[in-house]
Amino acid sequence: MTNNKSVLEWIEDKKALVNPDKVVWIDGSEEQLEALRAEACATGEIIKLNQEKLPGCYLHRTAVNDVARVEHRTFICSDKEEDAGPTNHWMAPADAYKMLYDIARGSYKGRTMYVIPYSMGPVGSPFAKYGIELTDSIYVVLNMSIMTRVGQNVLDALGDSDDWVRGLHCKCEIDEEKRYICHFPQDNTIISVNSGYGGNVLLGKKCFALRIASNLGRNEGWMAEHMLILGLENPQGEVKYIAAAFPSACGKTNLAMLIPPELYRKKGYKVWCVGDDIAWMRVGEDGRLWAVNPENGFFGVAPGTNMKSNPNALISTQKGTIFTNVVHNLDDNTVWWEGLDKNPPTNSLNWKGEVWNADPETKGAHPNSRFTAPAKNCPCVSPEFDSGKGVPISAIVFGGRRAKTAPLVYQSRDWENGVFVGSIMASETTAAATGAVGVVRRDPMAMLPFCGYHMADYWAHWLEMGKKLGDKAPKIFNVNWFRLDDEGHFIWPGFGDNMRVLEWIIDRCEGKADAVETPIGFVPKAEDINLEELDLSLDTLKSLLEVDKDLWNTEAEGIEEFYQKFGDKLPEELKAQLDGLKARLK
Ligand code: GTP
Ligand code: SPV
Ligand code: MN
Repeated sequence: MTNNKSVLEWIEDKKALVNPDKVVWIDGSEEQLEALRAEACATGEIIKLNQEKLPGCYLHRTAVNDVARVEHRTFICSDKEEDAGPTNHWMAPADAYKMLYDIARGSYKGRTMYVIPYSMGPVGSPFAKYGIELTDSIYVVLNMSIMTRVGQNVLDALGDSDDWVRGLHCKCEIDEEKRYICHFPQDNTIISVNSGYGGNVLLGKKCFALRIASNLGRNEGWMAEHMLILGLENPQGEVKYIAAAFPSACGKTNLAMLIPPELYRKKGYKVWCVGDDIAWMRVGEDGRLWAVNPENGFFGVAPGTNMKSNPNALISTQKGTIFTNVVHNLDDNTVWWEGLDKNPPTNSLNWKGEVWNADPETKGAHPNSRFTAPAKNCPCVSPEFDSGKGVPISAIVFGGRRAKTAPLVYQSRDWENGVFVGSIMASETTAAATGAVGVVRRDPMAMLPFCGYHMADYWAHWLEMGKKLGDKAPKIFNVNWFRLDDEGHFIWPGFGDNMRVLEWIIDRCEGKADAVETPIGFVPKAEDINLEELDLSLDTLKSLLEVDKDLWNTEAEGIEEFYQKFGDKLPEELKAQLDGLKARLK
């Protein structure tokens, strides 16, 4: 399929290492994918679902010990330890290669090596970057074929260039103790062994599009971010684009596909989804910040997705979708998860494949169960989705799960202060990564698990980008949909009603809305958030917008402690921002 020497040599080399029975190049054709689906069904790797109700849909179960990203086994193998920084695990490249090659050696015996040429970003776009993933998993081939642009045209676009990302995935024995996800930014290489879970093995996603790409972006002067991209169309038909970074399982897919409340729809508002997880952003010819979604599908959290919370996501999963670790309804050969509806199937298997039958004592689907759906299925997919030049970003929004501290929304004072706001993001942990759930941790720009180099250098890069953008920089905001009342219930209705907050954000960008200055930034005047047709009092909204000085003084201490990790590398600007915050809180 190609004469590219760097490609052919690398594949020969890896083939000699893992020793497959045969090699199959993925050409992107439907015939080849269909044959692979049939093969995977025959071995039980995937299960064909009811093709009348869910055409082209399949179910897959991962190993029970392999259901989420494993941050403690994810490494940045830069030449110098200092370049990985205090928030990443580091391994010396030579040691890592040796260890990984020892694990991978001969592991494809009796298996097929699939060669997946893929593009992150529309093929041929100035944003696009190419990669090749070698894998022994059909599940990975099928998922990559949904999540990225795969096939011959990628090799054609690559030509004989050496500028592509090498990815080797070996299932091996799915041994937890030998599971490693390693990144070699200096070699544009990723090696993943002993896992079959999405975020660890779909190497185009977090490994390439964030950890490797953040390095590329730093060197080449652009940004790779854990952000959704949405377009908000007003009744005049103008579309403004927003990029938003929330930690894993904190609402990116939901916000990206938001359906505005009826009163907004009647007026003619509409939200378009450009991306739900990753944004690559560059300064455009006009000096503004332009973004593309490098992915081609959604790897979304299933639990909680329903016709009320996110109809667009649910509709996206009704054809051509792979479900992972959800409930199998044996009555009609469909799928179910907690929060889909109130009728858990009584004749069913849980995510482990055990008889479940709607047992009220246990969860049927894994909390991090996922769907892999083609972006083109989404009813609100943006007309700009495939645009190689991207979309201009008006606002950047940070957010996380905070029971108390963070108000519903606030605007940073300027770009530098906005970088500070992103750097101090904190959120309660979720099931998207293994480990305790619900613990508050700092997750700067939602990039803690994904920044492929020293976090303080990453902040410096953000500050640098701000200088390049000057007065054309997007405005920076922070949101929190997750404030709790004393009974532990969410106070803000969230989901579609988040539109009311987006409206204020866009109005601020256009200088149309007022605000109240607080020590942390600008919050809305309560009257400026539209509460029409919402069962929420103005007083409750006021409480959601409150900035509690005591809580924020404690927060400032936490930030100070967090910042200490970065030592001399912490940009002066951020140190000054923290001092400014402390002074304003006095
Ligand atoms: P990753 O794919 O892991 O990066 O996650 P994500 O950021 O795309 O999160 P997603 O949209 O899948 O949401 C995860 C969970 O957050 C879902 O179970 C939702 O129920 C919940 N959620 C999303 N939006 C809101 C909201 O506005 N309010 C509340 N209360 N919950 C929300
Ligand atoms: C996340 O955890 O942020 C995800 C899912 O989007 S994964 O692909 O597993 O990283
Ligand atoms: Mn994500």
